[in-house]
Order: sequence, then C-alpha cells, then structure tokens
Amino acid sequence: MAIEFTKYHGLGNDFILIDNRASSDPIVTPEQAVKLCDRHFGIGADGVIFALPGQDGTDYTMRIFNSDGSEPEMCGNGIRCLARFIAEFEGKSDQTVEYRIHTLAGVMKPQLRPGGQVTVDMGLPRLLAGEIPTTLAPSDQKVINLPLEVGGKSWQVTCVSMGNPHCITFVDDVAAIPLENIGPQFEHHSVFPQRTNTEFIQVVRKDYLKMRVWERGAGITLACGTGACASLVAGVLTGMCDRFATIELPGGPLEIEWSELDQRVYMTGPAEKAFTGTV
Ligand code: ZDP
Repeated sequence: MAIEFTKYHGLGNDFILIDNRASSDPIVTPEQAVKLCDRHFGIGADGVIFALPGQDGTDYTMRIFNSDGSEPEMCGNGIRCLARFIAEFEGKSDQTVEYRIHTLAGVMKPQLRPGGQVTVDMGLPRLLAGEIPTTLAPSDQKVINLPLEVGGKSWQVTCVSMGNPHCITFVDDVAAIPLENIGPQFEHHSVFPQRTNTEFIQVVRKDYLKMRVWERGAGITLACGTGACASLVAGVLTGMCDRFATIELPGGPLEIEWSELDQRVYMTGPAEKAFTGTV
C-alpha cells in the first residue's frame, strides 16, 4: 500500500506525519514505524505521528509511535507539527486557528500564530510519584530533589509527568554530561516502571535554562517539548527558575510558562515542514 507522508520538525525533533482521517486505527504498525524512522534504511525520524478522527468532541486524535515502536502518551514538539499539518490540509495555514486534540495524556490545545510559531496548552503537570510513575517516593508524594543512584553516582532528581514521565536533574554544565552512557541507565532504572525521559538542566539565569535530553524510546534528540515543560515545572518546584523561561535545546529555544492563574503549562515554539513523499 502506498502511504503519503509529510516530514515536519520542531527544533530538529523530527516526525513523519500521516493523514489518518479515514480510519480510527493508525494505518502503519509499530514495526513499520521503526523501519520508517530508520535514518539509513528508511525516511528517518524520531517518531511517526497520526492525525486520526477526533474523539469525545475533539477536532482530531493524535497518536505517536517512537522510533523504537513504543507508544508515548504525548509529544510536545510533535503536537506543534501536527497542528501545522492539519491547518495545511484544511487550507487554514495562514489563519490564527486553535484545535482541540485528543491524546493519551488528555485534551491538548495547540494554537497557530502568525509567523509559524505554535502555542500549546499542555494541561496540568502531574507531580505525585504514583502519577509519574516512579517508586522513588510513596505514590501520594511528590519527588522533589531526591537522591537517585545512576552510573555509580548520586543525582538529585525531580520527577514530573506531562502525561509522559520525566526525570529532571540540575547540573552545572550540560555539555559535560555523558548522555549516551547514562541516558539509558536513567531510562531503564528500576524506579521507573514505564521507563522515563531524562532531562539535564543548566540554569543560566532564572528565566533562561539550557537543556539536554535522553528520550524514552528515542535516545538523544535535538529537542523535547514535554521535557522542556516538565523541566520548567521542576525548576519552579526546586526554586531554580521563574514560572516563565526560555529553554535552550540543542535544536533551538522554546518559551515555557507554568501559569500562576490556571496552573496549566503553555509551550510556544516553531514547527516546520521539511518535505513530502510517498512510501
Ligand atoms: O515519552 C516518550 O516516550 C517520548 N519519547 C515521547 C516524545 C516526546 C517528544 N520529544 C516531545 O517533544 O515531547 C516528542
């Protein structure tokens, strides 16, 4: 079967977008997604994202397969790409339009802005150990600055769920972190039953953070939207940063706000089309 796709990226976190409006099941299997994401034998991407019919009164449903075939609940950079992909096939690319998107992490609301930026209402962060999930603390308690032994070293970690699990560590110099080596050890640590995404954060100023990420199911990526949101929340919880900050990722900056008013997290960043094709 021939499948048309469009390749998008958000700060270099790249995805294969598929128009899946004709069916409520993804037209690509997780095994096929692994092959499509392969950078040498396939199209190459960090994940495959499907625009499915909306559920429960939403405009669309988003599903995503990581490059290892696992299915995350949510994807921050991906949902910005999805919003622009939808606007394009709806012929609304030049409009300020908001969509309600059903995801496994709840309803997300991306809004297109002039100039290609997309702001996403990412919902409420979840902070209890049982919600992350992690066994680092009793399930009804928060995990803020608790010690975790990884790679023969003790790290102070804070855990936040943006629908998907994140483990955040503040360090003096993100460039000095041997991500390739310790990332997988965090991801597969026994205290994270659903594995975890891991973010290393360097505080440059209270409103400017630098981040490097090891993603669950995808490894080192140039950017992670949910990770940037989770890291800002962790920074506020630990007193390391303001409620509004720029987060510099290897692929570029995202603006993140944890609103005092409604306690929701808002993410603003770019999403760009790279090319289209048929497989
Ligand atoms: O939670 C996970 O398994 C992540 N790898 C999902 C993808 C997250 C993403 N990088 C983001 O921007 O939030 C797409």
